[in-house]
Amino acid sequence: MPMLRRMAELRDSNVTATQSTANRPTGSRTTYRTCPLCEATCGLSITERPDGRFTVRGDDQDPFSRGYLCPKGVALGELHSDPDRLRTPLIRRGRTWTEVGWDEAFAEVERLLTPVLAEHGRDAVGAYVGNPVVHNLAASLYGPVLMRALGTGYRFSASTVDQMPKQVSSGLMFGTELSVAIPDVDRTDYLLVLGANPMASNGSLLSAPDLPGRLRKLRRRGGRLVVVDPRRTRTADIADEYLPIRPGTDAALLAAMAHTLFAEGLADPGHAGPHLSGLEELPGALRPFTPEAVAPVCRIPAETIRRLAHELAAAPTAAVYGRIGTTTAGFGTAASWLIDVINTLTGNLDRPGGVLWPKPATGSPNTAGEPGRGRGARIPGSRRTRVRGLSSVFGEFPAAAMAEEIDTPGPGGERLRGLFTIAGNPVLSTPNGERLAAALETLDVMVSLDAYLNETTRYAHVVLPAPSPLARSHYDLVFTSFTVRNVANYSPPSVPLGAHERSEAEVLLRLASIAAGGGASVEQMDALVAAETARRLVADPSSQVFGQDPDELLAAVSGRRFEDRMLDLMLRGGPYGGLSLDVLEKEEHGIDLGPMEPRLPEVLRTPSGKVELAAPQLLAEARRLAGWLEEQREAEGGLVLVGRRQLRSNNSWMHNVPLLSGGSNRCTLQIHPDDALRIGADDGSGVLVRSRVGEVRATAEITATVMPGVVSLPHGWGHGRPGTRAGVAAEHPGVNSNALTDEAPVDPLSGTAVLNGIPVEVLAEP
Ligand SMILES: Nc1nc2c(c(=O)[nH]1)N[C@H]1C(S)=C(S)[C@@H](COP(=O)(O)OP(=O)(O)OC[C@H]3O[C@@H](n4cnc5c(=O)[nH]c(N)nc54)[C@H](O)[C@@H]3O)O[C@H]1N2
Ligand SMILES: Nc1nc2c(c(=O)[nH]1)N[C@H]1C(S)=C(S)[C@@H](COP(=O)(O)OP(=O)(O)OC[C@H]3O[C@@H](n4cnc5c(=O)[nH]c(N)nc54)[C@H](O)[C@@H]3O)O[C@H]1N2
Ligand code: SF4
Ligand SMILES: [Mo]
Repeated sequence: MPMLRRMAELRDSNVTATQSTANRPTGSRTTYRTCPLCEATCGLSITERPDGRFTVRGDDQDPFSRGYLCPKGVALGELHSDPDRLRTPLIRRGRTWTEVGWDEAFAEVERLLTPVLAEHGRDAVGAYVGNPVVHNLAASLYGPVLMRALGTGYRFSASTVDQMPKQVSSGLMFGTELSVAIPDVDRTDYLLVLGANPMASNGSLLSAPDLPGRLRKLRRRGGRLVVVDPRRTRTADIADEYLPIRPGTDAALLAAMAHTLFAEGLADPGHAGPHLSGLEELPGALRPFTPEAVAPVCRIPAETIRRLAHELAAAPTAAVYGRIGTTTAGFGTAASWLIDVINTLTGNLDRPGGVLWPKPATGSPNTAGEPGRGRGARIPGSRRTRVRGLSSVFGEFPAAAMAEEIDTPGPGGERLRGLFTIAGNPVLSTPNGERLAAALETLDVMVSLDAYLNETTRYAHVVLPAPSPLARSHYDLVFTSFTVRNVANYSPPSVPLGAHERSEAEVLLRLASIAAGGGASVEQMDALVAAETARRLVADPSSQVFGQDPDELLAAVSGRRFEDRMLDLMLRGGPYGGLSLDVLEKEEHGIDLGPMEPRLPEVLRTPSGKVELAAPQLLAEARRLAGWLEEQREAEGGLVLVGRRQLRSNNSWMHNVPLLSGGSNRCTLQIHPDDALRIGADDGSGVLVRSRVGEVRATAEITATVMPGVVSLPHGWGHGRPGTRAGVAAEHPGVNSNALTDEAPVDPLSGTAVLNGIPVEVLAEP
């Protein structure tokens, strides 16, 4: 068994995938581009060989990633060549798909969409934006243009099955949803990781190529790594200490640690002190959370909770970091807030080696406007979903409400009748995905912009293909807000668009034009968007182009269009002088703009100009948490389900790439030996897993890496359905873990789904 595990580790190992950029075959062409597949933003060298295939290596000269890449990056060439990846638009009539030209596809969109908007209004058509959009320059810039043209309040995205709680807590504390304080992993002396497994995920809301290597370096320089997770992950394996925690209880644990810091006189915010508001309200709010009250609920002993608090306070520098396990939870916003409360109380907010704010070259809401003060975050948002009355958050509704808004008509028959999906697979990625699947079947119009015909897009009436990831410009507009160093790296297309491919900028602008009532050409729409951006930048007192004539600014970038023009405008207007796309084009490996630096108080955009440690919305969450803690004392302990990520997997959509399929990349239900014994399940046997909303048949994997009482199933599986086109994925279909997750409970402030800690029953199959 250890031998097998070691072999699997070697095959999956990040390190063995790293190869040198030397020894290129002759007659081949090499370009450099940032990998768009995860948040690590590795620089890749892409060599197109004479036979038309691609060799992908780490770019040794990338100042940020220095040659690192993981198996997914290697697979980018196969992704490009995948015959199942969509190349032409498709129209569905009944269960029959027809390949059509672009004009015919857009005409079909118009034919289906226009009457729905005319008869039922703007809120009858919604849109769901999936994760790859944030890795896609064109889609992240022009997706919002389509949203505005649709004029709908029914905007959904993967954010509410992911990081929204951190955006809410950061917005309330620091003033903008992108002001997430990032752990300074390269300089810290102590890193406490809760609910994240960067050895598999390569990091999230923490962009750092080769995060596994950076964690090893942290330990090598004498630092300490502590991991809190219901599963002994590979990150736990390389840590100094691993603490199993009962799923869903991180907020209580963190509250008890913060309580300890006050109770024992260890709270000392250091240089952040003068910039804080609400510090004196915290001890009262935290009073119910004694380590003794919390310990039996999270199953971490009281003395360990105290020791963690002591260690964080005593370390020269320290950072607390939480991810999916802390955000896709019933108290996701509270946990996200308490993480930064502890970072503040231990003197680590805005300190090198603690948590800091990057400064992206294209600007951010926290580099715009008046430094140190702003509007702050409006939480909750002003709109409510029709069926459940859930609040909007930063202009969008919870993805967990999508199905019911389609399948539950109001008294006047009002419901969502149309849906756009852009780079999303919510049937596999949102709670109770099978209810959503049934609802999608009833839509009057569904349009998907996607790379595959998959479990979601198979319901669309029109599917528009996304171009190959190698055939577009790339710049990390979003992740430069989360990078552990400030970097700027532009990638031009590595290959031209295929004969039938269209850029996503063009496709989204065309859809926006249709949604707005036709008329405007793509060029007119694009010019409009660019002019609006130019006007915004010259009016911003913090921008490098403040006070310039917008027409002059536009003239300077007039040789470009679409996302390249927008990026050029934003670089010129961003917080660094002298940057433009011309400059980045000459630096094909990217530019290092230095480490994160302290930014208090200039980074703040709260109305008070202070860090709001005790925003009323957050104090209310602390009260709700205290009430819940009371109830937990009597709670019974059945089995609960958590998720997990696998190194050679990427949410739902890369299971069709042969390089990544098979091996350890299996959709199994991990179960502790004690639980397996009780249930009567053997390793490799079939089990039936049942929750309030659904059931799946899975294969049991008996392993002591999950704590007793917890079972784990990865998400993004459940392939091989009729009407999908992904032959390789269909060979190892797995099951949809989101057939089990429940759309009912959400973290109230952020609308984020609870995807971990789902009560389930597991039965051995006869
Ligand atoms: N290889 C690979 N990399 C990826 C992705 C992928 O699918 N595959 N997806 C990308 C995306 S979209 C994201 S958002 C990131 C996510 O990045 P991570 O958050 O690092 O990824 P996960 O592996 O989901 O880690 C979540 C961990 O939380 C644990 N957990 C579950 N419930 C609880 C709980 O209640 N408390 C605590 N403390 N822990 C809990 C799980 O056991 C798991 O180990 O990864 C990105 N990177
Ligand atoms: N149970 C459970 N559920 C989860 C999670 C979990 O941990 N547990 N994690 C959640 C998280 S963190 C996330 S981010 C979501 C992801 O949720 P989604 O974003 O809904 O799902 P993905 O699987 O990332 O699907 C991405 C889709 O985009 C397409 N695509 C890929 N590249 C492009 C492109 O460049 N352009 C276009 N137009 N399309 C493209 C793919 O073919 C695929 O259909 O899942 C969430 N769901
Ligand atoms: S770690 Fe992420 S960014 Fe780096 S090669 Fe792998 S998938 Fe791409
Ligand atoms: Mo995500």
